[in-house]
Amino acid sequence: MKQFSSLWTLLPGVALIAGCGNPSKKETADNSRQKPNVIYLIADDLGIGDLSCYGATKISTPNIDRLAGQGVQFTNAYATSSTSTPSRFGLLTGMYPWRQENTGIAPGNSELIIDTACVTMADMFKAEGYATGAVGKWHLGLGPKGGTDFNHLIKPNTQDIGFDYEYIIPATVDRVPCVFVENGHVVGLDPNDPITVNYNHKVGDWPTGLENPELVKLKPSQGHNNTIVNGIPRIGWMTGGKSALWVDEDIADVITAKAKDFIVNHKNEPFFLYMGTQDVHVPRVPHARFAGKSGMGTRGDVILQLDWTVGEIMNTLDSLHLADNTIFVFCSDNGPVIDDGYQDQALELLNGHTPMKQYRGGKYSAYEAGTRIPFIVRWPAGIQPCKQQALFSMIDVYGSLAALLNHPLTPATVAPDSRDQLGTFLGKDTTGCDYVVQQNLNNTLSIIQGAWKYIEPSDKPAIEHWTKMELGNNPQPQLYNISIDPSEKNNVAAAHPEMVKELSELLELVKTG
Ligand code: NG6
Ligand code: CA
Repeated sequence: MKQFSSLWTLLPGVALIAGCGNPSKKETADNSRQKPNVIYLIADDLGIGDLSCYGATKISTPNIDRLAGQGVQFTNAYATSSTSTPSRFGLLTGMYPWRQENTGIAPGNSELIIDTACVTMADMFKAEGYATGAVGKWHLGLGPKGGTDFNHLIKPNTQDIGFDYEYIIPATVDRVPCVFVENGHVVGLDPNDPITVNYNHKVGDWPTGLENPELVKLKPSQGHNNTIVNGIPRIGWMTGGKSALWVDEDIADVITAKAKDFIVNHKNEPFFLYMGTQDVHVPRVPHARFAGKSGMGTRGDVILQLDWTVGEIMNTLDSLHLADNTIFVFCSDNGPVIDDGYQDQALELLNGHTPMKQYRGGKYSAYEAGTRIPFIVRWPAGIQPCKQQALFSMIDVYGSLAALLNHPLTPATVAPDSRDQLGTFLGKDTTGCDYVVQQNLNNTLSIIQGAWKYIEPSDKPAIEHWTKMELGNNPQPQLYNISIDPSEKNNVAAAHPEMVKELSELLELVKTG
């Protein structure tokens, strides 16, 4: 028996408004009307405790709350991984990232890590006649093996894996190069000032955080002491491309405008927009409109900025009368982290705010806060608003949307790990999936089935070097009853050898595919 009902009631300050399980207005995209648009908006490092609709009281996120109130709000949804690159890889390919090498946190000059032969979720939408776009944080690499050349048409890019249009941040905002790429070209690049990027040694003569700490406006707390761009020392070295450098304070405005343009340009046909925000990843650099507004330092301010972004997209849909038939998914890529490498006073200014809620660990971790994410699905024409307690994983988004479109996922190599969980996704079915599998920074896997969570033994470090985050690695098997112990305080593996056996065997079955 599934025992998740208790988890929702554990969330402080949140009332159960309407349960899921009511019949949806419709189950599949019929042909009598246009297929629903899909917007998949994935925030970066946002915690399940960071939003007022999930019980946060020290910060208010009215736009995301409105989205949640009009949609299916999940309380037991997981990302596949506790860092960005593998999490996004799993979403777009429908394959667990740990099945493929090189899916760890990608440097800014990584090759495109999704094989161009892979049939991605974007390919599926394209085959269904959708206009497809990728805007914002990408972090899945670009170009061929051996490093991206940012001075010419970058191939392969997202257009080789199913997107008609891209306007992307190649990796993260704390990694060079600090430029946008639009359809394979660095935006605003002067060919007489070519970009050089290196992740092994310094290139050019731009100052670095290590050599010129007096030049930085945001000091690193861990790493982040290579090339200084806009006063912020980054990971990796770059030189050149001065006219193309982004302004950190304007990134939210720029990518929100591009996302809105994409929606407007495709308002008369079905579209799929994949949008990754840089918020709330480090460096947290809010626009002046948000700076100082949260009372919680820049980490709080960029949560407000993120909420504004969501509001802008919602308003755009409203103004075009598209909201009704647009499936709007909002989620995070992995769990939250407080100090992730810059002295931004995130910890000192928390003021009792709990990004991780009651959950153990955070970003990088095998514990709950590593992968348990806020997850909201709004589709006024197709679903009833409700609170969804069923178990759900981002790995199943692809298979569920394929089911919605009656799109066959064949051969079996297409989205091999993604299951049809459409009923759960739409809030119609409250049973949820049989199990979910998660991965931490070190590829240690855990599996949740019903009330039980098993974390496989691992000899990897117990603590992440920089952040001091508990990684959940332990040479001994770990078993938690997360229904009665959601904070994973008591490892009950010794008391329940039969559950350890059952779940470790199930995990081995998943691994062997
Ligand atoms: C880590 C960075 C961290 C962040 C993370 C990737 C240091 C000390 N830490 O290596 O700041 O960039 O990588 O985050 O460099 S993710 O959300 O994109 O996966
Ligand atoms: Ca992330």
